[in-house]
Amino acid sequence: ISNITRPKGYNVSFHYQPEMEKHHFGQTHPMKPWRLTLTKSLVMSYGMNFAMDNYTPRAATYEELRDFHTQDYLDFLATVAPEPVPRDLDNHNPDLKFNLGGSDCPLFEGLFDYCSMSGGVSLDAARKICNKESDIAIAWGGGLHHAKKSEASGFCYINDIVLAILQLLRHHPRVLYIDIDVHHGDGVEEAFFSTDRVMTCSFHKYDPLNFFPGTGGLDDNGPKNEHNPGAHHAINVPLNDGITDEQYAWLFQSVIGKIVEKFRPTAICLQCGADSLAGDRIGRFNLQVQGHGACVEYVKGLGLPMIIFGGGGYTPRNVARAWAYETAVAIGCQGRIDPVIPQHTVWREHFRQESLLPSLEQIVGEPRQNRNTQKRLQDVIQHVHEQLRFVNQ
Ligand code: VJV
Ligand code: CA
Ligand code: ZN
Repeated sequence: ISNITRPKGYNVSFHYQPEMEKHHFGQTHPMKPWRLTLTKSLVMSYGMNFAMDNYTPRAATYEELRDFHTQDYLDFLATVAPEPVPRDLDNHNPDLKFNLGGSDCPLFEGLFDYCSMSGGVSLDAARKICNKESDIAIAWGGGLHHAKKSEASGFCYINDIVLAILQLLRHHPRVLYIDIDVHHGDGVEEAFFSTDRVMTCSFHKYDPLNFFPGTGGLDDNGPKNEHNPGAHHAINVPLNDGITDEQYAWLFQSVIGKIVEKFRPTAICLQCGADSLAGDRIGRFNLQVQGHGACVEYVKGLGLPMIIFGGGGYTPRNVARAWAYETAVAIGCQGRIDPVIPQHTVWREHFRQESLLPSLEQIVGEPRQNRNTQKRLQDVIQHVHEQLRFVNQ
């Protein structure tokens, strides 16, 4: 029934933990773990699972989480009681320990299990890349880029990406981290501030006073203190509302092309936060599935081992569309899948409210006005090229 076949010459692995979806941040919290279920069912309904190696990873152990996080933070995270009533929306609570329990990072039932599963998914992906069983490893349950070693932040408690990169560094001399979530990938950037073995590059909406987390300006390229080998190894691409597919693809390819030429990574981690799509509940960009997916296509074309992570994404049907499309890109079957979402699955229910023949690539949501001038984007590229003059591998 399916025209999807295994890719020739390389292996794709899909790391999925079905228990993650059972966790709830709260009724109206924007982060909905069931978007992972929606993604998985869409992937399966196209038969893409037959073209990949499928794994159900175990949760990360306490010791594995300790590779990045502190003992006091993990102990608190593992033992703190869930809070049945969510606190007020403004996070007004001066005595939050480790930033836990506010409205962004609520204390819900099974929190530690959820966190260690997300960590487990990404670590499993990293291990398959390290032992060369996989060339492209997909971890949609990971991508929680804001978590700090001793602090929760922006819906993220455990930084599964940092854990995965630390695993890759055991076998790879240089890892490039790319982040297309609409938010700045601050937690990953900070974790590798002092090493020249990891270069981070985040594209994000930047408006320090009005948009979370407020960091990631063009000039923020890592601490330039005395002999820091990590200086110039943090690249930031700050953007305004409404950026389009065409502008984004051009910017992405100029920036990443130059980085790869200078830094010469041996493995790539790509965080694919889907809140950079048009119509996202929190995001501000105008990307379509094609524009978002073009980033995955470009990185895949570099021919390096890579991990693809999830991340943000707050309009679940669009998240599932983008991540199913990008799974197809990884396999190399994006040209062969039916643009009309298949009929025979339960989740078609979710899309039926949109139209009788819901399309995989046509996302829902009003376009936003584009506030990015070509001149500004030119300046951004110019600055990135200047930073990279300091980098020579
Ligand atoms: O902007 C913020 C912080 C505030 C305090 C908390 N209020 C709710 C919002 C303003 C300053 N936080 C951001 C965090 C975004 C995290 C993004 C994570 C990722 O995509 O990069 C990776 C997974 C923010 N934006 C929107 C909200 N918080 C938000 C939180 C809610 C909410 C509505 C919006 C929490 C609970 C409920 N509604 C019920
Ligand atoms: Ca980003
Ligand atoms: Zn985000």
